[in-house]
Amino acid sequence: MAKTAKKAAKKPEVKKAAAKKPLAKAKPMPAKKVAAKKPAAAAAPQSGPVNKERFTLYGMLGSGPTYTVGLMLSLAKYPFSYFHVNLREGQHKQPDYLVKNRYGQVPALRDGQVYYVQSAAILQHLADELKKFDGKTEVEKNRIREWLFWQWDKLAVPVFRLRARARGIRQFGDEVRIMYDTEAKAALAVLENELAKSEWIATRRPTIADVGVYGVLRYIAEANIDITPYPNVSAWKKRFEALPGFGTPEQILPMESRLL
Ligand SMILES: N[C@@H](CCC(=O)N[C@@H](CS)C(=O)NCC(=O)O)C(=O)O
Repeated sequence: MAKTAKKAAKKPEVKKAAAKKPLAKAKPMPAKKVAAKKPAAAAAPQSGPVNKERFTLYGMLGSGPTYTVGLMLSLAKYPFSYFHVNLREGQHKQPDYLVKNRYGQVPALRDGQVYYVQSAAILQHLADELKKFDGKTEVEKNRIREWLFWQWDKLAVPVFRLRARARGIRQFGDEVRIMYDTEAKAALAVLENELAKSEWIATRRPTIADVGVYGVLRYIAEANIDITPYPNVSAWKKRFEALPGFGTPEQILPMESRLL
């Protein structure tokens, strides 16, 4: 691990309010101990009082999937600690991070003693645990799952690839750019059609399907795609942004680690 990354992993920068508490309290357990213990979340009451030491989100401000998880916690009004993972320094590929996320990606979410990865799976875990933004029946839950799979299959890939190209993180030629642009617009057309029938994506209420899709559409302008030709999608985006607890990536994710 690079020296600076090692330092950051050991002693993250902590905001003033957090500095009162010792770091050890929020420090996650090593993977071996984690595996041996029963998940605290499973033993805890499903929707008990808020425990501000329960969740730690590992991620990076510019990361859409990290934002999606932070957004869910913000909408659920559940406080969380945050560890900045420095992707530029390759911190996400170091052994001490790989025990948290085997895929070497952000985000990861520590819930009690267990690390959860893959933003869509994390959303499902949170909806299930916090009893918020979930389906009420098995049919609804399944419908939500369908949208979350669809979103990563058809929407997130082209939008995030185009955004990465625009930011100079990925390089590909016009032929590939046009292919992703066409795919993103085809996905928008599917959403547009669905949102003509219902105010929210998967059920009559906002659910994690909306959170997941918003976590991609938030960045669509950065992929140089204009959503004004999709009025239902545009109206849904505004409705979503009016939900209590909504925040932008900059409002929800700090630049540096923050321990509660
Ligand atoms: N499907 C994953 C995608 C996560 C992802 O692509 N994360 C990016 C940052 S936005 C990352 O960690 N990239 C580094 C890498 O893949 O090596 C999720 O939803 O969590």
